[in-house]
Amino acid sequence: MKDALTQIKSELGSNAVIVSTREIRESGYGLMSKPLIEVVAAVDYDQDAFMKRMHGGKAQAGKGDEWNQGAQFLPAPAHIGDEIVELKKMLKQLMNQGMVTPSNPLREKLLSRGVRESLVDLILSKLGGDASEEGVKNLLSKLIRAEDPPSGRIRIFLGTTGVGKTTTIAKMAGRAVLSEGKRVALITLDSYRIGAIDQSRIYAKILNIPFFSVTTPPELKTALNQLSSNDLILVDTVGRSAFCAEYVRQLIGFFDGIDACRFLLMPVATRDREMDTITKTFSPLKVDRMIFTKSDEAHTLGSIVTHNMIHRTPVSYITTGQRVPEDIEPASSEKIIARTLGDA
Ligand SMILES: Nc1nc2c(ncn2[C@@H]2O[C@H](COP(=O)(O)OP(=O)(O)O)[C@@H](O)[C@H]2O)c(=O)[nH]1
Ligand SMILES: [Mg+2]
Repeated sequence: MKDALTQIKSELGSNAVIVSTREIRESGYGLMSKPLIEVVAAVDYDQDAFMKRMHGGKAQAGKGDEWNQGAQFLPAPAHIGDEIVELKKMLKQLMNQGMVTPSNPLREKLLSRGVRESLVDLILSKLGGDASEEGVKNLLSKLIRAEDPPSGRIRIFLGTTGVGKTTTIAKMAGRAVLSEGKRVALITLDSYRIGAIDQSRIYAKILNIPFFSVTTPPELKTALNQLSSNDLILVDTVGRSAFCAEYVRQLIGFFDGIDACRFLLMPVATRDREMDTITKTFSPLKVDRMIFTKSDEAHTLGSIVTHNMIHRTPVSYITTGQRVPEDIEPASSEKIIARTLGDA
């Protein structure tokens, strides 16, 4: 290093500055190889002298000129053109080998709308080189599964805490009672006796419908038997983090043998990989349909497209705000696609 610095001083003068240093090993000499030191140094230069040399002794930019003004006069060295041609050739080769993907505005758009990268590439490769937004929409409309829940009487609402289970139940119950004149009942499964049932009890009171809070599987069966004349029974679950395996095991114990539609609720803005983990955690409960919640808090519905294409569980509803019972919509692939690709 000392030798290098001495050499720099003698060649570039005492104003030279060190830009970088690194140790390199020359390959090919095996164990005998000695480390080499690479030192990059720079020195302020005399612009006048430089210009003179570039233009055969005629300075074209004065010393006081801004650097970028002076730069306009610099002719491109002749070899640059050849190098650009060479670089273009290399880039083309890499693209042909699939090592570089050309920037594609449609690809960028799909990515920015929250569709997972591997799916974006799959969609675009399926559509071929001249994929258009229309083509993407058509393909997605064939792939996305949005379906009403099956017509059974019992619906179970699953999901981690705070995803909107109780609120969604209140919306669904409200609509069924007020617009469809159905006989609805609510059951809350408070398996941890944490007393978080007041919210559902209040909704039941407002709608003047039966409400049960149960803490064991036999109690749930008894409540369901008592409600055999109701058209719609909505079962809320209160609990802990879904990452507690014990929690999911307990829920299986409650719902074993019960013929019901099992909804998994998931906020639209849940991070991509987190959705996979949560879905996997709840999968032993045999989820029938998805309800995506809090779409009003998400910029796009791309996460629904991703989830749907990966997990294939049909989406039944999307909730759009906190108002009960207004803020819930039946899902449709057109809506999901429009709100994924649209400007909204
Ligand atoms: N912005 C928004 N908030 C919602 C939506 N659905 C539920 N919430 C809110 O999310 C919070 C948790 O909802 P809650 O139903 O208690 O979740 P639970 O723990 O799964 O029962 C409450 O403040 C709700 O008002 C929705 O679609 N949009
Ligand atoms: Mg709740």
